[in-house]
This record gives sequence, C-alpha cells and structure tokens, in this order.
Amino acid sequence: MTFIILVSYWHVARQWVKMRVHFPVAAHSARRETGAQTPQFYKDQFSLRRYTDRFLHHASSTRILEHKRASSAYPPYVGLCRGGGEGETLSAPVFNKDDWLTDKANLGVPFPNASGTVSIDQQGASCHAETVYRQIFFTMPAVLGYWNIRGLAQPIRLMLAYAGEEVEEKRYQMGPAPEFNKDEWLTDKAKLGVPFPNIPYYKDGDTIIVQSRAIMMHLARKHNLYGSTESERIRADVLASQLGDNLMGFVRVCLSTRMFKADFKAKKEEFLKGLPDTLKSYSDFLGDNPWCAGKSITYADFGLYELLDWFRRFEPGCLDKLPNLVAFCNNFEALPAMKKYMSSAQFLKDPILNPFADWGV
Ligand SMILES: N[C@@H](CCC(=O)N[C@@H](CS)C(=O)NCC(=O)O)C(=O)O
Repeated sequence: MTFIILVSYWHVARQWVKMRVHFPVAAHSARRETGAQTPQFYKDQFSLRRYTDRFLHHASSTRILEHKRASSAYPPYVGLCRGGGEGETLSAPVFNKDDWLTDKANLGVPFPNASGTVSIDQQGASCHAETVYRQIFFTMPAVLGYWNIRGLAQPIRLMLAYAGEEVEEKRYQMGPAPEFNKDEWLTDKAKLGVPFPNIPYYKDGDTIIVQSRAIMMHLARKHNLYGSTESERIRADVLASQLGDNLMGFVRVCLSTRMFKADFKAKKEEFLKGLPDTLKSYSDFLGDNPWCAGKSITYADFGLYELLDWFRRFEPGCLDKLPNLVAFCNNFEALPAMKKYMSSAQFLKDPILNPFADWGV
C-alpha cells in the first residue's frame, strides 16, 4: 500500500516538475538559443495532414496565410521542426521572428497564435504539435508547376506576383529536338494524384488545381481579383473565355509544322489577315475602362495583357492603331508589383512556347 502511495506521489511530483520546472527551463533555454519569444515543441507522430486540414479550416479567412505569403522576409520555420518527441525542446537555428511579431498584434484573426508562439499548459505537446505544424503549413508556399516557358502559366505567375503570394515554381524542362523529351514532367504527372493531371498545376497544401483558367479563377477569388458585382464578374469571365479561344487559335498557328504538317508562313499570313479584327474586338470590349471589367483589375486582365504582349511580339506595331490597348499594356506594366516582378530574375521574358513551335521559342 505504502509502495502504491509512494509511486503515485512520485508520478504527481514528476508531472509537477515537468510542467513547472522542466518546461519553463526548456522554454528559457530555447528562447536564448533561438531568439524566439517562446519555446517550440512538437510531437513527430502527429499527422501533418490532420493539422494542416485543421489549420486550413481555421484559416479559411486565409488572412494568416496571406500575411505570411505576402512577407518574403519571414523566414521558414520548417527548420525548427526537427528532433525529439513529446516535450522536447528543439534546438533550432536562430530565426528572428520580429517581422511577424510586429504584425501579430494587428492581425485581427482569432488565432494569432498560429504565428508559432506556444503556451505551456496541460495539453502539453499536442497543442504544441498543432502550433508547430501550423507553422510548417503556413510557411510552405504553394507550388506552381509548368514548363519553363511563358505559355499558359504566365498570367498565373503575373497574378501571383500582383497579389504578393509567395509561390515555389517547378519549371519543367522539355528536352531538345528531335525528341523533345518530356520525362521530367511525366515522372511528376504520374504522381500528381488528380483525375486530370496536367500543367499548369497549382498545389496548395492538399489542394491541387489543374486547368489554367480554374487556377486563375481560384486565385481571383482568393485575392479579390474577381470584380465586385455580378456584371463585373460576367465581363471578366467572358473575356477570359474569349482569350482562351484566341490563344488556342494562335498557338495552332505557331505549331503549324509540328502538329499539322502545315506551312507556318502560309498559316501566319492567314492569321495576320484576321488579327486587326480580333484586336478591334478587344479594344471595343475594353472601351474607356482602365480594366476589362471596369474600374478594378480582375484575373482576366492578366490574360489580356499576356495575349496582347504575344501579339505585339509576333507582329510588331499591331496595337498602334488602338490607343486604349496600348494604354492598357502600359498601365499594366506600370503597376508597382508588375514593374518589380518584370524586372526580377523570376520573370520569364522568353521563351513563350515550347521548343517544337515555329515561333516563340
Ligand atoms: N486546358 C489546359 C491545357 C493544358 C495543356 O495543354 N498543357 C500543355 C502545356 S500548354 C502540356 O504540355 N500538358 C502536359 C500533358 O498533357 O501532359 C489548361 O488550360 O491548363
């Protein structure tokens, strides 16, 4: 009996020491070691998926995510999550958190703790694990996969740059002629795990989106680039669909030799005959508006800019008689985020199309 009482006391005393002595001491040393405000704990057997799902739910306002992604100075926390089991202090390299902490007080979300500050309480490591996994999740940027060309991904890249969303790009390289080897992409294609694997794809946590327009519309909803009235949204959607038609027509011309065994020069000439009318339709659609849906920029404008830029490269001077389209391009390029992106190393000016095309390679 005495033995049982002693063991119980020992157990309670151990728990008390753990909560009141071990954790605070560990907290203190972690603070010193990492420069962080609070210690970081984790429990590695917790499922990442479970916590990322929960975090996605918490962050359905996505302000936390956006905050992070808009802030390139915020260092990755993934490095904090190594070693140890329950209650172990992670001896991380120093990641200064001031960038985040300055904004934390003003974040205005129910869980500003998702910043990664950890409180030591009776829930012990499980709550720490969640917090740390949240850190991992929201410091992991989305991935955009596409060929190492402008192609269908460029308007998406422009949107991401405009929205300030940090993204990791997987730019697949197609092999040279005559094989034009696609293995780099095909290896990933088999593992993508969606019913219609294709590029571009946009992978954000567990969410994988294929189809360029679906990606753009998702980003439009996420970053408020989808107009504010139904008629603005209709205008944006109509333009995006029209752009898709014209882009495919144009790409077919550029793939004359490879896909249609047709004479590129003849196809180009034919295309150029129709180009003024095509451009006039866009000019009429835009009218006096600064952007295609009206006063505010929408996802379709990113597609319009891209196609107009291809056209003026394909046929220099083709926009000259349409001052509103010229102004549209100039205004687009003058947007501070675009100016910055277009002069950055990430910006792809060329190639526009894959190496088997007759133009834009
Ligand atoms: N409709 C799709 C077309 C996607 C597509 O055709 N992707 C081309 C590059 S532009 C590709 O190489 N896909 C790889 C594949 O089919 O495996 C979209 O808009 O995303």
